[in-house]
Formats: sequence, C-alpha cells, structure tokens
Amino acid sequence: MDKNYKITRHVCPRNCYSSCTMLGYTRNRKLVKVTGDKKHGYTKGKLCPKGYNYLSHVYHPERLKFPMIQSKRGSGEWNRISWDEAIDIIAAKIIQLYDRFGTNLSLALNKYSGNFGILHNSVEGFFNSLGETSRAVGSPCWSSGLDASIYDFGAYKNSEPEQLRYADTIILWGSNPVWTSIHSVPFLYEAKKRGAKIITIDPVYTATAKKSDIYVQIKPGTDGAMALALAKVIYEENGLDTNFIDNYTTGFDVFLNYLNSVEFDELLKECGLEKEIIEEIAKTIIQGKNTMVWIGFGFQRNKNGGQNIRSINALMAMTGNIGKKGSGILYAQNASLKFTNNITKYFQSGFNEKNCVRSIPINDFASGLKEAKDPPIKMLWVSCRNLVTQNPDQKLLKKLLHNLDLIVTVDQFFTPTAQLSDIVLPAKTNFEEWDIVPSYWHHWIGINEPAIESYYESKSDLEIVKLLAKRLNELRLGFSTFPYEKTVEEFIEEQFTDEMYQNLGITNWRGLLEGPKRAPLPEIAWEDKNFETPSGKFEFYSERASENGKPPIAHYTFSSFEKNGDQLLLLTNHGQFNLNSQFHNLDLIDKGKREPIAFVHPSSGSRKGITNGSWVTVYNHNSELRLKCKFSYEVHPSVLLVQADHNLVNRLISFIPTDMGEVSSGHEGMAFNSTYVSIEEIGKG
Ligand SMILES: Nc1nc2c(c(=O)[nH]1)N[C@H]1C(S)=C(S)[C@@H](COP(=O)(O)OP(=O)(O)OC[C@H]3O[C@@H](n4cnc5c(=O)[nH]c(N)nc54)[C@H](O)[C@@H]3O)O[C@H]1N2
Ligand SMILES: Nc1nc2c(c(=O)[nH]1)N[C@H]1C(S)=C(S)[C@@H](COP(=O)(O)OP(=O)(O)OC[C@H]3O[C@@H](n4cnc5c(=O)[nH]c(N)nc54)[C@H](O)[C@@H]3O)O[C@H]1N2
Ligand code: SF4
Ligand SMILES: [Mo]
Repeated sequence: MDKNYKITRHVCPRNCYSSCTMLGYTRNRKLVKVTGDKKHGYTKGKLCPKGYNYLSHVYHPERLKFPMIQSKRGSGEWNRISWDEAIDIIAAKIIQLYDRFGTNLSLALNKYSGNFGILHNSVEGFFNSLGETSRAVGSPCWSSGLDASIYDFGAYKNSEPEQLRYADTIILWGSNPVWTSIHSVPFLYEAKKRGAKIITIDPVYTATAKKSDIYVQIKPGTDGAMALALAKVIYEENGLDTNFIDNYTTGFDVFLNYLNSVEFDELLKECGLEKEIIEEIAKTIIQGKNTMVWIGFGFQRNKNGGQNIRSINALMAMTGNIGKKGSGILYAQNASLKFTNNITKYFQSGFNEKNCVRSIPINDFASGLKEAKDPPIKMLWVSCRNLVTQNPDQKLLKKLLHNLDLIVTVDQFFTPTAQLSDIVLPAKTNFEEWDIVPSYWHHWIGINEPAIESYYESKSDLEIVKLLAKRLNELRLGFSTFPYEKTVEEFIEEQFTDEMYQNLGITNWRGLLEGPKRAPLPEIAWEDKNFETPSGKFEFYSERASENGKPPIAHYTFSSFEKNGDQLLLLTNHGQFNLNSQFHNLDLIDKGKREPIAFVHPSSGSRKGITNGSWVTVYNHNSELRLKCKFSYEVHPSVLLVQADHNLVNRLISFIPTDMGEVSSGHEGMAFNSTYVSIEEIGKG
C-alpha cells in the first residue's frame, strides 16, 4: 500500500483461541483495509473470515452511535440522549440505591467475554472502587476443564500449539479447530506430512473430523469411559511409562485398582464403541513416541466434563506423554496473563477483592437475581456480554430483569440484551481504542492502538467508567476511588512490571507498537516436571478433589448419559462464521444457509415419524423452537444438533452445573451439552 495510508496495530479481542494481531490501514481518517500481521509468530499474518471482514463490522449500519434511553422498558421507544444526561441518570440511581440500602449491593455487574482486552477490566475496577457490589461470577465456557487440570497438574499450562507439529499421534478430543481455532490447523497438516496420525473423537462428523485419519463418533458425555477403556488396553499391552509414573506421579496404584474394577465390555457398551477401534487407538498411542491430545471447550460443557478430562489426563500421564516434545494435553493457559491487573485494584477503603463482591453465579444468574436479598438487586450493568442470548434460563431471566429499576448495557450493537435495557451506551471497537490483548492459547501479546476516531459518540468501557466515577464523586466526594483523572496511557503503563518488559524484550509498552511479543514461557508445558499440585507430582489421586467433595481419582459414573425416554441430547456447537453472539450481521454466508436447522441422524428422525426437510418443533420443559429438520449421518443417533449461533437456542436450556469449575472460576461451569429435547413434525418443508 502507498505511503498515504496510516498503518496501525490492532488485536482482535474476541473470546477466540487466536487473538490475532492485525494491521489497520487508514486514509482520510477512514479505515479502508484490515490485514493480518506477519510479525505474529503464531497467526503469521493470517486472519479468519470474520477478521478479514472487520471493516464491515466497524462501519456496520447497525452499530450504535449515541447513548439511547427507552421510554418504558419493552416499549421499543428509544430516544437519543447526551452522554451527560445518561451519566447523570445512572449516577443518580446508584446514589439513590446506596442511600436506600446503605450499601452498593443492589448494583450488579454482568460482564464476560465480548472483549478480552485488559483495559476492559476497568469495569471490574470501577465496581471495586464502590465498596461492595453484586457480580456475576464464574464462566459459561471452560471452567470444569480448568479445574480438572488444576487437580491433576496443579495449574493449567499449555505447550505452544506449534508443538502439534512434532506429535506422532494427535487426538482432537471434542475440539473443532477447523472452525474454532483455524490458525492451529497448519500445524496439524505439518504433523500429517511427517506421518502423524490424526484422530478426532466427536459425536459430530465435524469439518475437523473430515480432515482426520480416524474418526470416532462417540456418544456425548461418555469420553471418560472411552479413556478408561484405552487405559485398560494400554495397561494390558504393557504400554505404561513406568519411569514417568514412578518419578513424577502419585496415586497410580489407586487409579489402577479402579481401572481393574471396571469391566472393559461395560465401558465399550457405555460409549457405544467397538473393541477394535479402542485397540487400534491404544496401539497407536503405545507405538507412537509422542501423543498430543487437544481437549476442546465444547467437550467439557456437560455434567461430567471435568471427570472425563481427568480420565484423559490420566491416560496421558500413564503413557508418559507429558512434558515431552510433541506430546501432552492442550487445553488452555493463563501463564502469559501475568499483568499486574492494577486496573482492578482501586478498592474503596476497607475493601479488598475478597469482601467487595457478592457473588451471583454467572450461569445460574436468573436464580441468583431471584435469591439475592438484603438488599435485592435493583440495577444491572451489562458489559461485553449478550446475557439474554448466551445464558441459559432465558424465560425466567427476562421475567426477572423486568423487575429491576435500571438496566444499563454497553455494547457496539443493539443486541437482544440491549433491547431489554433502559439505557444503552455505544462502545468503541478495537479500531478506535488503546488496549493490550493476551491469549489463553498461544504465548503472544499484542497492542491495540486507535486507527480512527470514535464511531459517532461511542466510548471505550474505560472512558465510560471514568466518566461515571467522576460524576459520582462530584455528587458525593469519595463515592468511587477509581482514578478517573488518569490517562489511558497511564492505565496501560500500570499493567506492566519491569520484569515483564524484560521478558518481552521491550523497554516500555510502546515497544509493542513494533509488533506483538512472545512471553518467554516454555515451549513445552511441564518439561521441568515441577507440577504445581500439593505433592509436586502429577496427581492421579487428588486429595484436594476429595476435600472438595469430588472423587479423588478420575472416575466415570455409568449411565449418566442414558437417553431421557425417547428424547435426544441437544448439542449447540460453535459456528464457523460467528464468534458466540458476534458477527451474525456480516454477510459471510448465504442468507439461505442461515436458516435455523435441527440436524438429526436419519434413524432417529424416521423413528419419530419425521420426514427429512420438514418443519419441526424442538421442545422440552423449558420452551420450544420451530426449526427445519435435516437428516444427517454426521450426527450421532442420540444427538440433535442446533448451532450455538442460533440466538434463541438457549430458550431450551436451563442451568445444569458441570461437575467442576469452582476452584478456577468461583462457581461450577455450565453443562450446555446436557440438555434433552423432544422433536415433532409440524409441517412439510
Ligand atoms: N447454548 C449455548 N450457549 C452458549 C455456548 C454454547 O456452546 N451453547 N457457549 C458459551 C460460551 S463458551 C461462551 S464463552 C459464552 C459467550 O458469551 P458472551 O460472553 O456474552 O460473548 P459474546 O457473544 O462474544 O459477546 C457479548 C457482547 O459483547 C459485545 N462487545 C464486544 N466488544 C465490546 C466492548 O469493547 N465493550 C462492550 N461493552 N461490549 C462489547 C458484543 O457486541 C456482544 O454483544 O456463551 C456461552 N453460551
Ligand atoms: N468460529 C468460531 N470460533 C470460536 C468460537 C465461535 O463461536 N466461532 N467460540 C470461541 C469460544 S468462546 C470457545 S469456548 C471455543 C469453542 O471451541 P471448540 O471446543 O472447538 O468448539 P465447540 O463447538 O464448543 O465444541 C467442539 C466439539 O465438541 C464436541 N462435543 C460436544 N460434547 C462432546 C462430548 O461429550 N464428547 C466429545 N468427544 N465431543 C463433544 C462438539 O460436537 C463439537 O464438535 O471456540 C472459540 N472460537
Ligand atoms: S475471530 Fe479469532 S481467528 Fe478471527 S480474527 Fe478474531 S482472533 Fe483471529
Ligand atoms: Mo467460550
């Protein structure tokens, strides 16, 4: 591009494996092109279809332009107001509620993963500055898997995903990188070129499964049984790594006793698989030098997800596939996130991170709202969150939200959550603001600088809470201890330490403007075998799990996934062209292909008297949805698949806790994939 363009650095801050860095090209104050950033060692200058279409996202005609107020909630009558008016109304309400209850606990925050930039933690910082408030705590996404890693390894760490290239056997266990983590796919191909075998285990014959050498269509939720069956064969075939077991693990004898107590045939029956495939995979693991397993987040969003992951961890530990080149478990990491997070630490005097939060489970938010008393919740702040599409219990949630005095939503678009609010504040995109964005997958950190001025009157989450803190203090000095006088640059500076600068090879944060930097973390997780468990070893037997009321070893509860009568298990997998509730409004796919579809296996469809292509209702005790039904051999006969990008699908889902999650996230995770539905034909297509 010629010199008339200003080129700026950006990071895609979505809740995505890749955290791609990007270059923005601006001419005449208009962003005209977005490309990948070749200086990023993992994404290597590539984006995904959503990333390449950021221009349409930034200048989308549906973007929010001004603060808006709804005359009466649900009326749909929205009027533009000024920022001053909006902030006045909000500040006055906060103070009024404080005076009424003598605390800020009637004010609640629901924030999750719309933007993972660290300056967006200013919202938590602002809430911390008020003393005690109510917060949605936990994660709808990954927490049972995190806890499983914490019990076994003591922490969650990832080898660099590039390690995939050195594996002889790669097991993609309930992960769909061809759709959800595209930049890891080249490493799979590299491994394949070297002769590696790729095995995908998934109830759905996904785009990833189609690229694999072996595909196992497993009954959802029964992976623990499959892992134990593999472990039995490996044990019998002398495939143990006794050196690893003896030196670096504890509790193997207890695990082995358990393994000997479960019948191979029962395990096979449970996961619905043939002996031959288990033997083949076991043989592959034994014969190959290095096996790497990538466990997806979708895998563990069911009620035994954590235990199932512990079984896979055990399988990898007993075969010594940990801490070696091209082996191990890939799940997630937080080691590169060692920012000071000072932006959250402006506590009101007398408060700290422990006593300033009244915790409302994020996944059971509806009950939390209902049960919060003394004082009840009266005001809700929603940020980086599309609560009413992404959360379960939508009906109850919407009803309870109607009881609140004031709902404020900060977003870039007029989402269903925004529509349910009283005040909507327009947020900037990552082409309009400063930020620093790390990754929960690879080890790279990137900076985001503004390329263009704010879109109309939009502001960043940080700018918004600064305004609000200022106004509150004008009304009542000391009400908020959030330092609203600080500049964005000062906030950025505070998130780093000298040690971080040294590690990243920069002298200050502006060094990131030259290109993203890699945190100097080991390429191979646990290579030093210094596990962070209480025993310092990999714990087949975890006392900590036992203390928390869980089985101490990886344990499989039989028949926990039997069909409920003749119902099917609803899977809501993540889509290719959206990112959770974002990017739906881009024309990345044919409108025709957006038709909401329920995929069922032909055998289950015919059994229920349904014709392929007909209209059906998919229903359960929660609600019903009208969908087109398509027969597909690609889904397991026990499954009904609706993509998670269908923004009404959570009507069918109520809160079901995963078996773990409290340790890493404060509350259990959300078993989205443990919901049963019925299906009935209502008309021909
Ligand atoms: N049925 C079903 N439900 C699911 C899932 C599933 O598999 N099945 N998956 C779950 C998972 S894994 C996750 S992670 C959650 C994700 O759910 P959420 O955390 O709600 O994530 P998003 O839908 O990505 O983003 C929420 C909102 O943030 C807004 N946003 C973007 N940038 C900014 C910003 O800078 N400031 C502000 N204030 N807002 C911004 C976006 O426009 C969007 O409306 O959904 C969960 N829900
Ligand atoms: N394009 C795109 N990329 C994304 C996202 C997106 O929405 N779109 N979302 C981001 C987020 S927030 C997340 S959490 C990740 C999710 O990334 P992934 O975990 O890769 O995606 P999911 O679709 O949630 O689940 C992956 C697979 O798990 C399978 N699965 C479900 N239950 C079971 C089970 O019991 N056993 C086995 N073996 N498999 C099972 C599903 O059939 C699905 O194919 O992706 C991130 N990246
Ligand atoms: S959505 Fe993910 S893969 Fe796509 S540009 Fe953003 S970070 Fe990269
Ligand atoms: Mo997620």
